[in-house]
Amino acid sequence: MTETWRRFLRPGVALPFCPGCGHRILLRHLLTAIDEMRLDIDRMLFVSGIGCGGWIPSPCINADTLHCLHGRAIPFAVGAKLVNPGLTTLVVSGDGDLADIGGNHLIHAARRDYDITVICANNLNYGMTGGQVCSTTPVGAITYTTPRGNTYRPFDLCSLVRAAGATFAARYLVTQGPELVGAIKKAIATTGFAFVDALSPCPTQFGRQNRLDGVKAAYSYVESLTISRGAPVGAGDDREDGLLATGEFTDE
Ligand SMILES: Cc1ncc(C[n+]2csc(CCOP(=O)(O)OP(=O)(O)O)c2C)c(N)n1
Repeated sequence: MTETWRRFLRPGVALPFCPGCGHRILLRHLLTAIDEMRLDIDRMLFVSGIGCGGWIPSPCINADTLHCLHGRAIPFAVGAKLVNPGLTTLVVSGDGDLADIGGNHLIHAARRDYDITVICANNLNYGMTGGQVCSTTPVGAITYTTPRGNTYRPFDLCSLVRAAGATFAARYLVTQGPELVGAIKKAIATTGFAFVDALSPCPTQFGRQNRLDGVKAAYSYVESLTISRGAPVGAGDDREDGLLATGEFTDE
């Protein structure tokens, strides 16, 4: 199989991800989606914040990238889109970056339904800084800052952005390649705020601290796997069984 998506990789850049990191797989899915949509990468802008997830576009993708302050990728992307509406504008960043330090920007950009795509490389912790707890960490999970287990309920990010006003949201594991590529394509094609929650294993931090072996163990609280297109807000975190659903969440 010719891997034509590889032409979008920046020449000479060694991918900066740990062995087993899902961010590397997400990079491939993102480039595959762009390739299959036949988008002109010179008419695209990739914006990221700080963290391992921020390295997915910058330095890996050979296109215009903005590598911003921690938590501030979305306002930079919105600014670029407002002055240049023809630019296909994507934010690619970590769950801590987007939902913790950047949480207000996330919900208000969704509320205003700006025409950007936000892809969250969600590894359930602050990976780059040593594996601290964040707002997506499951209850009971061990992190560097919760050695006896996290006691707080995590965000269901799809429900969060949909409740705030996002037009499209989807969640898939990076191991669900065709589904995740399809969701990224739909997100880019969406007019309005589109969000993709890409669950991405972090063996070095989250996996090691929780003695997890493999993607299945890391994401055992994720329900497999019905596409729930049109599912109402609350189909994820508010479910009585406490499981996160994968699928697409949109009215369209
Ligand atoms: C204002 C500010 N606060 C804290 C930091 C330290 N910091 C850098 S990356 C990061 C966490 C990134 O986590 P996430 O966004 O989940 O990405 P990951 O590394 O897990 O892919 C933190 C807390 C910073 N750079 N700037």
